[in-house]
Amino acid sequence: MGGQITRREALRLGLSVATGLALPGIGAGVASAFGAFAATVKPRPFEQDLRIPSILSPTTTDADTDYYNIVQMMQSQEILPGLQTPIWGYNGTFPGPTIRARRNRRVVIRQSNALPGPVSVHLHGGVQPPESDGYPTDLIPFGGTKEYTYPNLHRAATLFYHDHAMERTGLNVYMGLSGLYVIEDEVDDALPLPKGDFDVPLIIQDRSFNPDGSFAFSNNDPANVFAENGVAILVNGVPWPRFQVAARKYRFRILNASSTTTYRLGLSSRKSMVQIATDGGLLDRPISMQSFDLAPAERAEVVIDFAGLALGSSVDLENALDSGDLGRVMRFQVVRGASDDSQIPAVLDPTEPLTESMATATRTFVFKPVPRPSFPPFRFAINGQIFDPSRIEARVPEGEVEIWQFENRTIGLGPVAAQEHPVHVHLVNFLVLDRDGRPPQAYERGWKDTVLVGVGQVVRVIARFAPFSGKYVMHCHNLAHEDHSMMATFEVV
Ligand SMILES: [Cu+2]
Repeated sequence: MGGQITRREALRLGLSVATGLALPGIGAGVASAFGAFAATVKPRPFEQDLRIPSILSPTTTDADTDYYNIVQMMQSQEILPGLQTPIWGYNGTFPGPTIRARRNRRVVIRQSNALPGPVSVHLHGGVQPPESDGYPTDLIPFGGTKEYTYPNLHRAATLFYHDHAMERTGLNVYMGLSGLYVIEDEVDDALPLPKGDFDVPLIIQDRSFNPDGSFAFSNNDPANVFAENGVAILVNGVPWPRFQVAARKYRFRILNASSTTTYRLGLSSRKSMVQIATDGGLLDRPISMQSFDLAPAERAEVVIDFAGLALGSSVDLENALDSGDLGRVMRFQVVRGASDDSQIPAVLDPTEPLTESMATATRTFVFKPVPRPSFPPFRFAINGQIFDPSRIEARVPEGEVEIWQFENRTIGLGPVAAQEHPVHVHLVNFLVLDRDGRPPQAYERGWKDTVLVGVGQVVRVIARFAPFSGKYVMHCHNLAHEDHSMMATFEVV
């Protein structure tokens, strides 16, 4: 980063200025959490083994449906060596268990809530009717249950399920409520990509901790509108893990499940990775790249080839948007040779693109803070409106193709208000047309459900709104911004 101030430092500077002026107590709380972590419980990178989340088994199956039961409950888990971290987990695990689904085969999940507050479950990237989409006010109270039905109409892709409760998403997810949901299909099955033990999920989340090992987060704290990056990077719930690999190709399904933090991922060897999929599944063709950005909720699937690396050598997955330990993510240690009959085919899963001429409307969504007289001095809003479930921001005729233009505008409140917004639209997958009039990044040229809109940027996407009608939300997936009202309802009619 040279002598430049990093984005993270700018954010922290903004945080201390804002809290110092208005609420010194909160600033002190943040400082003590950081200080205590650094002094007592900071784990050393690459000393714990990567864990792979377990795959959940259905409780029953019939001709066309797999049925699952999940209980959302409190549990404690050793994340930092020697300390127990209280978590809220799907079946008491953090991250939650992985669900493997087949395209066009129904999954029904009965979710029971044994947590101290309301929850709502959203299958992110899934194409499901509104009553199973986890609308923010469609809540399961403590002691309640709800059945979510997923038709799995989507082609093979790496999705995830996570909490989406009104004004509590940040807290519920931070405490542990997210897990992977993989849809498989015949097209993906037939490709000679790495499979089985060589097809590995990497769920990246950052967290901060109190000295007793508990997560440092309070949703009652108005300062969380300025949510900070965590002080430890976890992969599959393990801080800076090491993963022992064979000298061959692996498929990694990388999900950024962090609440706030964007990563720029690359290998310490500077060798290329081959991207094969985006949020919405396989690319038409693989692309080779040295690094790529992953904003909250984005997924990228890459093939990394460890062949040719000496046994005993290692290569790190790094984050170029930060430095020190936060510039590290995990370590791959090459410990054995292996045969490898996998290949990366030149053609993956070509799909018919949507083109601008197909669009019947263009809508603009302005992501901008709105000032207010109390602290914090603004709320995040879309088109000048804070989220109100009774308000419909857009009515889209079912089956129509539309261009949605996302504009990130700021109001001169400095770095605290000038923040990037990863924009997520429920129900649909979209293609990114352009960013500030230029083509999207190479790693964004596939089907997506979340796109990063940087400070001052204008991003245009195109999507077909089908096959369900009803109310869905679109919002910023920085969970602090989402909870502080940067969300809007659209209705497919
Ligand atoms: Cu945002």
